[in-house]
Amino acid sequence: MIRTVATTPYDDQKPGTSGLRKKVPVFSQENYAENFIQSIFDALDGFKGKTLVLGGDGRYYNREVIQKVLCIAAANGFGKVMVGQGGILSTPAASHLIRKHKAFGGIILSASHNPGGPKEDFGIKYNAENGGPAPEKITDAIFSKSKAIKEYRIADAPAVDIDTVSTTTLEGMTVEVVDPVKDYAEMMEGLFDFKALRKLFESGFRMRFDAMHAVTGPYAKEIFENRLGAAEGTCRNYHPLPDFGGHHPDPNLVHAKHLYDDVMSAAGPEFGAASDGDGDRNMIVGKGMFVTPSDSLAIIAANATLAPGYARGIAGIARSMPTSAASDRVAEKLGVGIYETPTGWKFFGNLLDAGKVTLCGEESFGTGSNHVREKDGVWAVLFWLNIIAARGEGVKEIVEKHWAAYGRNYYSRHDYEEVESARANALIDELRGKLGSLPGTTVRGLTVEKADDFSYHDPVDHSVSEHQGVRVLFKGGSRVVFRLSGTGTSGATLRVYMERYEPDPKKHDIETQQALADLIAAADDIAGIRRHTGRDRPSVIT
Ligand code: G16
Repeated sequence: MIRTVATTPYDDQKPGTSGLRKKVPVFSQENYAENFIQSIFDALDGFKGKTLVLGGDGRYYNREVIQKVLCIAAANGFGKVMVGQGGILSTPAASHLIRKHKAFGGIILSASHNPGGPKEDFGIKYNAENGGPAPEKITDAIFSKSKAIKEYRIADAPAVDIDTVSTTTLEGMTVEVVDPVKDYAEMMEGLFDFKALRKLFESGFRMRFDAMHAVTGPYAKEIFENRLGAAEGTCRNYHPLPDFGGHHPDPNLVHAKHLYDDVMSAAGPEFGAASDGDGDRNMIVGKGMFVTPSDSLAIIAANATLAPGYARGIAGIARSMPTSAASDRVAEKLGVGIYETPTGWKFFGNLLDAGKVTLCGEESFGTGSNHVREKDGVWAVLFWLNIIAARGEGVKEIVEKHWAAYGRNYYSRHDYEEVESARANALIDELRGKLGSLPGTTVRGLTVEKADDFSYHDPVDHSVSEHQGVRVLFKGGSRVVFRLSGTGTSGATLRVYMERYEPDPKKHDIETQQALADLIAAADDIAGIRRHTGRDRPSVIT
């Protein structure tokens, strides 16, 4: 039976950088999730009888919302929902399913790298038919529908069994429960040289992959251990848990420090990698070398033709504005386009669809390509393995040779988390107010060449996105960028990004924070970080 339920709007359902993310107690308020799901469908046209892909990262509340989406999709007229077994689909695997099966779109339940649990984070994101995160015109429409919603439609039916690969019906809608790993693993076999990778592992190459008790566990087990023959035990923490074992499933030097320490230890493996809650982020560590995400993009681009799926070369590279310019130098050498977009994977979609770029990446531990329309953690790890196997060199050697050839972009991000929103906004407003007077001034010996509030003009659909981060560019190519995160769920997170280019190989072994010390001090002088936030140090440094 289909019911129409009267409801009242919530005023806080504005999707952020990547969908709507809130604490579970917010999501579990009466009709909160239902309102948002109905608002997504109200913002879309033409899906009657079509297919929706559905899955999530397995976090707390995932299973409940899977059932809600199924019932609301059936009542709204979808013809079929393909749902990952157990309600599980990594974000890139969902993107692939949408594309492969020509679905109308997909709903992904995830709050990415944010912690999970009854008091922690949950999220709902809509992806369009190209497999990528809905562009701003759709997320804006969803938000406006959510502010005016009066009712939602829902099927009254017993819970669907999502744990068995099978096909059933729900009020006339087909529900197909699919293996979440199979299609994705097959796609990876087509992109990378699995034969060479099997040889690499046969030769005794040791790797540690930490799935952080999140969604990539089953993918990594199948691909690295079963298909590539990596030793049992290569994958750690591979059972997805609703609370990620009480940790932040965030692959970086803070939350995956244990992996870093393991690889750096004398007895540890040569190579380490981790992925986040929903499987789209990655961290790469080699013996003696942590690879920054910005460098990772540049190195993958410079070596792309070593992987069979990219043997014919790349069309171009896109990076988010705060990501370092390391890949710009690679693009220049290859003679391909380089695009600078705002933070948010959704901004890469048009460039990928138009064939302008093949590779995309962000400083926030995201790398991906035109194989899907999301960043992809396991894909990035396979790309590194492919490069290592083809070159017969370790991560450290590969990175150092890259710096010697292109110069090094010293890079770091400082996050000030859970700052009172009013204080964080005051800091950004003050900065915006002084942009005009900064050029020509000297701070800590650095002369400001240009200062602006980044705005993006999409070269494909010509849409304009303003206020995407304050940039202060210094003479010589160094820069500091300030922006507020669009993914946090409590207070505001101020992100400060510092970058300095060093062409001289003799100066490539300075400790990063030391190499950036003048920029770190200048950032505080310019923005008054301590004064506004009351903090004397960042909460997280990556
Ligand atoms: C999301 C977006 C990324 C973005 C990141 C951080 O990633 O998809 O494009 O770089 O958030 O955004 P912010 O700096 O606004 O917090 P994820 O992995 O959280 O989905």
